[in-house]
Order: sequence, then structure tokens, then C-alpha cells
Amino acid sequence: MSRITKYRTCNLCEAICGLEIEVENNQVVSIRGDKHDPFSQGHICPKAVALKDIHEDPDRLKKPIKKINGEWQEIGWQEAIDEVAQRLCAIQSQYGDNAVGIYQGNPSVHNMGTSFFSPNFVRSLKTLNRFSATSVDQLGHHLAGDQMFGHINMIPVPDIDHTDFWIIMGGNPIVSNGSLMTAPNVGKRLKAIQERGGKVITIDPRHTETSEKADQHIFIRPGTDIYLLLASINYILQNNKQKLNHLEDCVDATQIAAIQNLVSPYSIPMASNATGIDADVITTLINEYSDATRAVWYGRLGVSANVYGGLCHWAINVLNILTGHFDTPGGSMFTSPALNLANQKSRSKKFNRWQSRVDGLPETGGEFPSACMAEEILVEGEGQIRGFITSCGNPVLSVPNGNRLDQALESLDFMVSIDIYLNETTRHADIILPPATGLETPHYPSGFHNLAIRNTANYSAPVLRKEEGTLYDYEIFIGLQKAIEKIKLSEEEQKKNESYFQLTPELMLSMGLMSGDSGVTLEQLIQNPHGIDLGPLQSQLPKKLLTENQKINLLPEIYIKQIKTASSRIYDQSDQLLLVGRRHLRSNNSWLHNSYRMVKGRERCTLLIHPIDAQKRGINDGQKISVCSDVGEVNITAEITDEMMQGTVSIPHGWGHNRNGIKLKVAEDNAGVSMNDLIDNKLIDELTGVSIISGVPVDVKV
Ligand SMILES: Nc1nc2c(c(=O)[nH]1)N[C@H]1C(S)=C(S)[C@@H](COP(=O)(O)OP(=O)(O)OC[C@H]3O[C@@H](n4cnc5c(=O)[nH]c(N)nc54)[C@H](O)[C@@H]3O)O[C@H]1N2
Ligand SMILES: Nc1nc2c(c(=O)[nH]1)N[C@H]1C(S)=C(S)[C@@H](COP(=O)(O)OP(=O)(O)OC[C@H]3O[C@@H](n4cnc5c(=O)[nH]c(N)nc54)[C@H](O)[C@@H]3O)O[C@H]1N2
Ligand code: SF4
Ligand SMILES: [Mo]
Repeated sequence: MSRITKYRTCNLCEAICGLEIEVENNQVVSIRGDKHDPFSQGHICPKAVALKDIHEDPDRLKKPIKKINGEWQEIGWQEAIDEVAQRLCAIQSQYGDNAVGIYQGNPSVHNMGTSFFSPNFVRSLKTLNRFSATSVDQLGHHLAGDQMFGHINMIPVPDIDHTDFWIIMGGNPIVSNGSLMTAPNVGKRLKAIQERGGKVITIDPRHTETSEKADQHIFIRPGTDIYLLLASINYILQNNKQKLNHLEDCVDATQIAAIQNLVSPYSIPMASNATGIDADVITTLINEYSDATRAVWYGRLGVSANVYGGLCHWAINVLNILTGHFDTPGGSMFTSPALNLANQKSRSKKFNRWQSRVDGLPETGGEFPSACMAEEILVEGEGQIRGFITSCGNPVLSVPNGNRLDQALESLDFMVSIDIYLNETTRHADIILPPATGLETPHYPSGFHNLAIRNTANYSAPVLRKEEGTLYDYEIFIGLQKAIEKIKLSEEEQKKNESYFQLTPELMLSMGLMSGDSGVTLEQLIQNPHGIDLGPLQSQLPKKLLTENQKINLLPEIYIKQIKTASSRIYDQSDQLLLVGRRHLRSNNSWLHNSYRMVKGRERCTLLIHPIDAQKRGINDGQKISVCSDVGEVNITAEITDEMMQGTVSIPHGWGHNRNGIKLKVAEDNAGVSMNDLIDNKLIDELTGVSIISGVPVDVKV
């Protein structure tokens, strides 16, 4: 059989790099960057080849398995789907619709089948107990979109290809390849800013791989970003530095006056005291940023998942708007995607319409914060979750207080996981339904085109034939929905969805493409396997706004309380260290650790600690030490480095494959520990309910 070359978008992270894949005999021969992809232009990272490892991994599941007397046994698809439907329906009919909960993890948005077909399935369950990985970090961005611009998917992105001044607060895009900012080859784009005379500044408790390439790095005490942001707004307004330019009519002047009043307690000396940043450094930063012609302030995970994460994203938008760095080239901009996820039809205020049963946390976009998932399962009472579904998620490792979640999942009456691995989470399931994945599936990164720093559209046909007897994820969702409806609905009612059940991801894509203005069709996408370039981001306000009055709501009511109270929060200057996370280039959240070439080499799940903090505690480099918090303890190797700001330590998340019952090859000798075993799920941003995973107090000792 001859070798053929196929093109495909990598679905592992948000950068959506184009791949050129040589295939022979339905096997991958090589994976390279696709030089003709108009967006990524040949860039890839080391993870791209892991797509081959996942495809060939003998541990990957291909048939449904069922736990019978503690042993896993393969069963047939129809039998598995019927049993899942029957068990979930039995729970709902006995205890009510909310007794079934669902958690959807990160790869959901990296899969065309799951992203197009899981929403309808989830709605059909009629449960309020919906959770996802979104609430472990990015709810604040969605909430600001909803409240300020009229849609939870109106998240502005930094136009880094045209900016001359880029502030990166709490992000490490050189490693993560960017987040809520789809930008393949951030390194090249960052260098281009510098080559055109621009400046890049990182603000982070760690001197990161991105700081290494930036022009300036500013250490910040974790969790204190809000003080820097509010003081910056105050300084700009007090010194009459605001310039709204073309947004003058989009903003209500009385709201600006109200903001000025609210932020008046936040001075530069106060911000300096809270953040640990020199007052002069702050003043220079604000002046340079506000005076630059093309500048953008970008905040990501370290900001999103800290104590005032939700408010921080409001403040970042306000700063970009007030300084004329919004909806303008080089500033913070909205995309014009071919498949538009933010339209009039799906518009409505989607926050706090209902609250979680036990902790009273607000819903956002129909979901509760994952932080309250364990409580909803463990605490008895009406509406308690007794049946649970996970899809594309590993919350035992990714959601704070993994041990409590372990306990919660084990207590369920029934659990089903739609997942390709038996892992720390899915081991609690009664049945696992594994879909075809990665190179076997078609792809269109709809979520990431919506967040990309350039408008492009790219559809990929499957690169490899899926194995006989396996199902696509969308077939699993349709199968489950059909089987559930067969139990719950009359024959007449079942007919309503007949045409929906005939759809395929391609048909959904074809219809979805009508939502954008580009006029791109599926046929055109098929004819252009490298993708179609739709040009740089364009100014679009006020037309793009989905608020009722077509204005920016600069001061939504929901933020006022925290602006008023944040100033009185007392900073604990105790001996405890503040824990933050980090990511590694060769690792993807919790689930690439079964690829040997991704995990080989030096130990990566280590605790980074500043030399002075180590010396105070008598800790030597390479020594095994103990890290304790209010909820747990882990033993981990110390790595002494002045990369860390004094008083802070760092552990990467997604490790800790040492729980019983899992089967990953590498687990035994390279398991690492789970950072989330140290984080209390009760630690949340009170506004959004997002877990605080940045800046968690811990004790470190030999
Ligand atoms: N402490 C701390 N915790 C964090 C973070 C942090 O920075 N620090 N980051 C948070 C963030 S940003 C995120 S996004 C979450 C991620 O949290 P999760 O989404 O819960 O976890 P992942 O590790 O991405 O797990 C992905 C799961 O999907 C499965 N999978 C992979 N491909 C497929 C597929 O094609 N189909 C199906 N059905 N399953 C598939 C994998 O086997 C794995 O079980 O973690 C969060 N948790
Ligand atoms: N290689 C790789 N790439 C990935 C992933 C992966 O696991 N591995 N995961 C993907 C996912 S799901 C996501 S969401 C993105 C995330 O991508 P990014 O948003 O870039 O997130 P991180 O790389 O975790 O970087 C967060 C930074 O915030 C800093 N930080 C911690 N606390 C604070 C704080 O209080 N204030 C400030 N200012 N900074 C703080 C940390 O030190 C860290 O450098 O990455 C994606 N890309
Ligand atoms: S940067 Fe992300 S999208 Fe690009 S090759 Fe690496 S994992 Fe894939
Ligand atoms: Mo994420």
C-alpha cells in the first residue's frame, strides 16, 4: 500500500496547529508541521507526535467495559448503552432529574463530535447538576462577556500580531501555547513584537519560560492582581489618561464616574503593599501601557483562578476599554469566526439564575462550579446526586480536593464515564464507554476559531480509519439520548428527535457555518485541507455587541460588592508559603502521561522553592519533602530555584497517578503527586464560585 499525506488540525491544545501526517496501511508514519497552514505555518510542539502514541496505545479502551464484582469485563455496545440508560432513568424516576449529574472535561471542546452533540444530550437529561472544567479556571472570562458585552462567548482576545505592548498577567503561553487566545507559535509572534520595537511584560509569581523571552518580568504575590488592576484604573481616571476613541458612544459616562468613585481607595502605594511590586514599577507600567499606541493587557489562568478572578477579568476589560486599547488593532479584540458561537439567538443574561443545593453557589451558563461537585454527591437530601456521568474529564486529578471527590464518586449508586482510558476518575465508573478519538475523528475547532488572534477556518477529515466495532463520540451521545428517550418518552414524543438523530458532525458543521458572516461552506473547507485564511481581527463595535442597548455595560451590578470589599481584605503575612501551579510542554493536563516519550527524562512533578525559603526550612535541592495544607499532604522532590518569588512555591497539576486500580504503564515509576490533593474545594472566588488554585497557603517541611 502506498504512502499518503493527510492534513489535520492538532486537537491537543488551543493553538490548533496544522499537521502534515504521512499514513501507510492505516498507520501513522510521521507527523510534521503543515507549512501551508495559513495560521500555524508549520509550527508544532513536541506533543503533536503524542497523537500517534495515543492512537497506538495498548492501554486505550476501544470497547465498553463493565465492572462486575470488581473486575472489568468487555461488553457489547448496545448492551452497555441500554444499561446506562436504564440505570440513569431509574435514578431520575426515583429521586428526580437532579439526581443525575454530569462533568464534562477539557477535551470536550477539542472534539468536534462531543462539542456538537453533547449539549443536546445534556439538555435532555433535564438536570441542573451540570459541571465542567470551565469552572476550574475560565468562568470569569465568560461572566465578563455575558455581563459587559451581552454573551458568555464574547471573550475578547489580545491582537498580538499587531500590538506593540503586551502585558501577560498569569499566563505562560510559551509553554501552554496560549489560552483563550488561540495563537500557534506564540514564540515567533512574541519575537515579532520585539522586532518592531514593542515590549512584552510578564506579571507572575514565577519567572517563567515566557518571562525568559519577555522584555521585563514583574514578580507578584499570588492572589493580589486585583489591587494592581484597580489601582491602575484609579490612576488612569485620576490623571485623566482615559481615551475612549471610537467607543465614546458605546460607553455610559455615568458608569465611568461610578467606577472612579468605587476604585478611589485603591492607590498605587496600597497596590504596592499588597502585590509586593515596587510603586515606581507600577507607575511606569501604567504610564507605558496607557501611552502606547497599540497595547493590550491580557490575563489568564493565574489570574482567572485566584481569589478575585472574576473581578480581575472585569477590571482587565475596563482597563483596555478606558485606555483606547479595545476593539482596535493591537488591542483586545473580538473575532469574526466562520462558525459564530456568540449570536443573538443564544443571547441572554446567564448568571445566578439558580444556585447549587448545598453551598448555594451560582450557575453560570447553566453550570455549577465544579468546586461543589463532591458536596452535591456526598451531602444527603432531596436533589442529591446519585448517578453521575463524566465525559472527557479526570476531575479526581483536576478539581480541588481530589481525595474528597474520590470518596464522593465511590459513593454513587451508578456512574458512567465516556473516556478512552481507565484512570483515576473512570475507575469509579460502573461502565466506561470509549469513543474513537484523535486521528480517527473529523475535526473543526469551533471553540478555538472563536478565540483566535486571526480569523481562519479549518476542517479536517479523519486521518485514520477507526477500528471496526468502535463508535464515534457523537454516536455514543445519540445512542444514549435515544435509549433514554425510549424509556422516558411516548412513541409520539420520540418522533420529534428523529431527524436530529440522523445528523452527523459534518452536517452540524455545515449548518453552523451559516451563523457567521464569512460565507465559508463545508465544501470549500473540504477543498482547502490546509485551512482558509479570513484575515486579521477587525474593529466591530458597536455592531457586534449583544447587550440590549448595544452599549458596553462598563459597570455591571454583580461586580460592585467585591470592588467595595476587596480593599479591606487583610493579607496574611504568616510563615505559610503560597502554592501556585505550572504546566510543562510535554504534558497536557492529566492525560498524556502514558506516552513514554512525553514523560521520559528528568522528573517534572517537583516543588519549586526559592533558595531563602528552602534554607529557612533546611531543605536541600533534590530532597523529598512534605507539603501540607488544611486538606491534605503530599511528598514531593524539592527543586530550589530563584525562578520563584520568595514566599511562593509551585507544583504542576495533573499528576498523582498513584491511586489504586489504574493501569497506566508509566504510573508506577513516574506517578508524581496531585497538586489538587492539597487544595480545599471550599476555597472559591465568591463571585463566580471558581476554585482558587493560585495562591493556596501550604506548609513545607523536611
Ligand atoms: N491545580 C490545578 N488544577 C487544575 C488546573 C491548574 O492549572 N491547576 N487547570 C485546570 C484546567 S485549565 C483544566 S482545562 C482542567 C482539565 O481537567 P479535566 O478536563 O477534568 O482533565 P484532563 O486532564 O484534561 O482529562 C481529560 C480526560 O479526557 C479523556 N480523553 C482524552 N481524549 C478523549 C476523547 O477523545 N474522548 C473522550 N471521551 N475522552 C477523552 C482523558 O483520558 C482524560 O480522562 O484542569 C484544571 N485543574
Ligand atoms: N503543555 C501544555 N499546554 C497546555 C496545557 C497543559 O497542561 N500543558 N493545558 C492547556 C489548558 S487546559 C489551559 S487552560 C492553558 C492554560 O494556559 P496559561 O493560562 O498560560 O496557564 P499556565 O501555563 O498554567 O500559567 C499560569 C501562570 O500563572 C502564574 N500564576 C499563578 N498564580 C498567579 C497569580 O495569583 N497571579 C499571577 N499574575 N500569576 C499567577 C503561574 O506561575 C503560571 O506561570 O494551557 C493549555 N496548554
Ligand atoms: S502547540 Fe498545541 S496544537 Fe500545536 S502541536 Fe502542540 S499540542 Fe498540538
Ligand atoms: Mo484549561
